[in-house]
Amino acid sequence: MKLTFRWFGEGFDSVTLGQLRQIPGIQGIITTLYDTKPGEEWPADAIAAIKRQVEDAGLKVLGIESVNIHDAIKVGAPERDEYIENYIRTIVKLGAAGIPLICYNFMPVFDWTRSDLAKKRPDGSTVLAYDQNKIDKIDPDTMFKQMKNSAGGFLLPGWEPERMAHIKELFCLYRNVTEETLFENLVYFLDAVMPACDTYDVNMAIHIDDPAWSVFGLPRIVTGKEKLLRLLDAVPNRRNGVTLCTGSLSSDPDNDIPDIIRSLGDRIHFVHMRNTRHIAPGVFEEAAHYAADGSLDMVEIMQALIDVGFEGPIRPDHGRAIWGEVSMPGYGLYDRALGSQYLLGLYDALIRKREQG
Ligand code: DNO
Repeated sequence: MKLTFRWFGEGFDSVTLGQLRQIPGIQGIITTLYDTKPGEEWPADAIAAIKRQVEDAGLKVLGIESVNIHDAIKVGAPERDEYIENYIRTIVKLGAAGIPLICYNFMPVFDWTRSDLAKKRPDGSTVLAYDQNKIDKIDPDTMFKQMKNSAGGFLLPGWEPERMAHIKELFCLYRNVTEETLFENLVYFLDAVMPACDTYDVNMAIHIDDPAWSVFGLPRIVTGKEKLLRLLDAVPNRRNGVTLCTGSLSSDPDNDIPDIIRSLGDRIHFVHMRNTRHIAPGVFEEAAHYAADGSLDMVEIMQALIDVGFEGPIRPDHGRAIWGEVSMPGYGLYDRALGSQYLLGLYDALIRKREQG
């Protein structure tokens, strides 16, 4: 597997490529054009520029997270084909630039959701946290404002203020969209983009919904093993794969992550590996990557990835805020760097054990 880090691009990230370059074992960067809007066709010169910037820092772009999907595609509106055409043109340009992976999500209206972006832990660090009881007491607009106000001036991924300004209209758009229609619209989208993925060797890797259940009554369809397998069967092309996000899956403790990894096998194109602490049904907080700090069996998860022969990009995911670092919530340098070394340690030890039989 290839250790990578997410980098939001100059001006959007508190972490520099020079800092990332010094992390032992790093092999690549996962980035995006952070100022493009969902639905827009990406300009080839901007793709070339970010690629050059990463390469000038001695690293390689191993994937894009995310090329976001326009709501018209998710709801199946008549203008979806236009936006799908733009998406295909973006795939073609990324593929032509040698970028082999696109991580995306198919969550209505919002990307990932948290009730608290800086929950204090006893050691003084802070973490992202989710409490369904708190979410039940507020409306989507209030949640967006709370997230925005506690993001320390950083723009959160998937929470474009331009879209959020129309939150009521967005909810209306989804009024008649059931889980089943959302699924059909996802399949329609994937069927349309697969030929370009085949021609340009680009893997599509859908991210798990976070949290893995319906929020504010909106349908969510990428939440666990059965739904993932159904999606892979519906579009059997190998290019249609998954971003296995352990944190998102773990929001529902019924998700047996090592078993899910073994069931998805070579359809896992990208891994986000982090740990969470389960507190009660619908209530969790994030933890350090170190297994004993949270509820996930990180050793067994790594073992499962080795067993299925996963060789793609993996990245440490959200970190705690520690040592006074100021960064986008979840995306500081320090704790993700610590986490990455834990992941490499697990990997090396388990591979050594396998070699010794
Ligand atoms: C949050 C991330 C998500 C993820 C998207 C993929 O920290 O895991 O924003 O990148 O859902 O499109």
